[in-house]
Order: sequence, then C-alpha cells, then structure tokens
Amino acid sequence: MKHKVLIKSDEQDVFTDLLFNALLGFAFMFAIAFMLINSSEDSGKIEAKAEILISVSWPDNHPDDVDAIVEDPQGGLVWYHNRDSGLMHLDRDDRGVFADKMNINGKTISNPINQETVTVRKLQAGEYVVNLLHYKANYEEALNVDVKVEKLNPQVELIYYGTHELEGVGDEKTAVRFTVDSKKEITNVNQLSKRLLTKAVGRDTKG
Ligand SMILES: [Ca+2]
Ligand SMILES: [Ca+2]
Repeated sequence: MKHKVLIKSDEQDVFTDLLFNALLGFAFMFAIAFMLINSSEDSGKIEAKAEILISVSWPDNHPDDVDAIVEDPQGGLVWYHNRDSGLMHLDRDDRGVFADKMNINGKTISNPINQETVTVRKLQAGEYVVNLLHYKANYEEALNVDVKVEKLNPQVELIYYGTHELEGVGDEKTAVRFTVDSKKEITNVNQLSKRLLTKAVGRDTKG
C-alpha cells in the first residue's frame, strides 16, 4: 500500500497530464483558427482585386431599367445575361425599382440606389467599350445616366466621368471607349459609337 503522500502525488500527476493535454489541445485549436482566419483573409484579398471600376448610375428611386454592357479587347461581353467573363464581373442587374425591396426580419427595407458596377479584374491590352442600354423606360423624357470609369492601381485615377441621355426602350449608346496599352496605361478615351447589342441580342431576354 502506498503512502498517503505518494497517492496524492500520483493524482497530481494525472491531473497535470490532463491539464497539459487540455492546454495542448487549446493551443492546437488556436493555431488552426489563426490559420483559417489568415487563409480566408488572403483569399478575400484575391477576390477583391480589381484593376478598373466602371459605375453606371441613374437617379435614385427611378423605375427605369438601364443595363451596362462592357466589351473587352478579346470581344468578351459582360452584361445582365453574362455577369462574369472570368476577367470582368457585373455586380448585379439593377432593374430600377424592381426587386429593390427586401424583407429583413419582417421589415420591408427599400434600396433607392440605381447602379450597376463592372469590375475589370485583369487588364488586357486593347480597347474596352462601355455601352448603355435603356432596357425599360417609363417616361417620355430622356433619362440621364452617369458613367464613371476609374483605374485603381497603382493609385486611383479617374479615366472618365460623363452623363448620357437614354431616349427610350432599346436605345443603346456608347458611353466611353478606352485603350489599355502595353505599359498598362490608358489611352485614346473617346465616344465613337459601337453597337454591342447586336452581338448580345438573341441570346436572352429578361423573365
Ligand atoms: Ca439593369
Ligand atoms: Ca435599383
């Protein structure tokens, strides 16, 4: 039979082992958690990377549906029917006031903003064309649409800002064209008209 002090010492050893294992377990979980946090931050950075931001906006609460159509140097199109080309991405098809009301926790929240944003994720040398399409018109008078093009790297640089009038259903206008040269500089910003809808038409209409 062991002496009372020795028994106590054994119990303490078991306890110390348990405590040590528990601490080791916690340390391990912390390490895993940190690795997960860091990796998700990293992938987030990659996801958020953009070279050019193209914003198309029209007055808040206006019921008209305007569509941004952007063509890249390879002839790839991004628009409401094809929101992602791999190199370009359209955030959403803003349809005026349609689908601008959301139900959050039983309350109806409305988003007055009318805006479509296209991000160019990787610059290709050649010409980009930004067109506007008046997909749905509710009034006789022309609709003013603002177009902004920004180059984001190495610092934010405004390439173009202008207002364009859309004059009814089916009206398609070239808002701006610009060329990316071999040094990734923007040149030849102009408004020469180019129809992109002829390429896009027949592929789809909205439901
Ligand atoms: Ca739209
Ligand atoms: Ca809207």
